[in-house]
Amino acid sequence: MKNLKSISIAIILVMISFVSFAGKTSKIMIKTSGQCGMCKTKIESSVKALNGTSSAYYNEANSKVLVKYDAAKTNPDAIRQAISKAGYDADNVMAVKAAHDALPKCCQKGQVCTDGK
Ligand SMILES: [Cu+2]
Repeated sequence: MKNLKSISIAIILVMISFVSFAGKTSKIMIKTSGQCGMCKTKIESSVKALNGTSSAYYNEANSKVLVKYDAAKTNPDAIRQAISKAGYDADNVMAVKAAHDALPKCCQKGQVCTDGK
């Protein structure tokens, strides 16, 4: 009987940790290589398309994107990978080259964007 009690306590503890983990929104700020309004649209939509993210806000002034996500469904690395696959650097994750090369010329690294504003 004592055993049964400790097992049910363990089960309850596990359930509590699941409940507190799920539905908890985490935030992360990721530095990208984006530079204009077109980049903003691409980066935000690539992040939002990822399962587990609830919002993405790209700031053109500093090229950073603020992402809100459910830590039970995704993680910062998966978010950086999504940005990389869209053609942009994301913190220490380099852009996927083919995706980067397919971007409009002005959105590529080292170029200066004058449109999109
Ligand atoms: Cu751009």
